[in-house]
Amino acid sequence: MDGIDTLKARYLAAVAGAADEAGLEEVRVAALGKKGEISALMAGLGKMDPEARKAAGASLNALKDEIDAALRARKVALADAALDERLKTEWLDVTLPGRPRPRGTVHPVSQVMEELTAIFPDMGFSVAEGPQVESDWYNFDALNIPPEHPARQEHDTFFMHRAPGDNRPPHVLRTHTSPVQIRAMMERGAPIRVIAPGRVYRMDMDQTHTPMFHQVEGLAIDRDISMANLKWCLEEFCRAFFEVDKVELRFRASHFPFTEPSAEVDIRYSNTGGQLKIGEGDKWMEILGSGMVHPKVLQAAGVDPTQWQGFAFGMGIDRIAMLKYGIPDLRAFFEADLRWLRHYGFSALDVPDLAGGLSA
Ligand code: 2U9
Repeated sequence: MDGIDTLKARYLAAVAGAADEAGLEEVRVAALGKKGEISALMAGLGKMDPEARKAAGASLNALKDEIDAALRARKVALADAALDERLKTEWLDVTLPGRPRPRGTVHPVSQVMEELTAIFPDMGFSVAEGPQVESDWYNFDALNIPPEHPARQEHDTFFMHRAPGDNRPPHVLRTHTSPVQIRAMMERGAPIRVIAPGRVYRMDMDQTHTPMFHQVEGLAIDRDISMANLKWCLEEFCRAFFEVDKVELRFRASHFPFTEPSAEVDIRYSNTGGQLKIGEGDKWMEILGSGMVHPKVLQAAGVDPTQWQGFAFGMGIDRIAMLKYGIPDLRAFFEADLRWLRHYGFSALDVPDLAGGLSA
């Protein structure tokens, strides 16, 4: 048997020379494992006489502890070295800019809605909303649209399905936002100034019509509101919306069941090589319908037509969005990916991200 010092030197050298954890384990098993060299020596202590056993036992235990400590120290040293090695190769440059993330953009219709709900409130209008599924009374009767009117035919309006025995009044997907103003008048009475932007539905689908589109309607009722107030209000709106100093509107006599007299309103514009300019040129484009609210409509909404009068107007938001932002085709609203919208000059708002900074 080697002397204790020789054993110690051999195993400490083996520990120091182990290249990795597996190597260390081999040394541990060879020395201290069940069948290891030191363990075998310890097993042999029983055969010694007591004096010799005491001395040999003490030095074997000390040797075992020393090898054990060396194994642990070497294990830590190897782990440190491995970490140092990884840190040398796997470094991270925290100053690099982040990867760009795809960002959403504001839809032109939403953008125009926001613009409308800033411009009209500046002129004293409040903004009202209402249900998109309406009873036919709010959508038609209250607006002086008689039962035989073509708009009330099954093929022009989306009627809600009714189960047999359902005796509730017929309901439709609203065909205009006018019911919102009927509700506002019934709730608040006169005088009132209100705009109603929102989705409307008509059974219409071709190159220039979609079954769902957006409208904004306006209503101003007071003691002596006239068509002159309507004209000023619409001119003021067009100046703000199209961001021009001068606009010219043309009122053409028309007919709507809910207004009397009624007028369709055109705006002067020029078209130079596809570049439209509002307020100049020799062309006219229809942008909205309007008129003085029909006395029967005021009556239906509980407003006394002998005391109150006022104007109303309605326009398609999708249409004026296309006009303002030069969008040539309705498909841009529905099939567009974000590149389309970017093409029309829509960039994302600078919305703070969750981290509180501005997103890249
Ligand atoms: C109430 C009374 C009257 C709203 C009006 C129009 C004329 C009109 C069209 C424009 C293009 C609908 O989107 S469109 O197809 N609208 O021509 N709308 S007057 O009249 C009202 C509204 C509410 C209580």
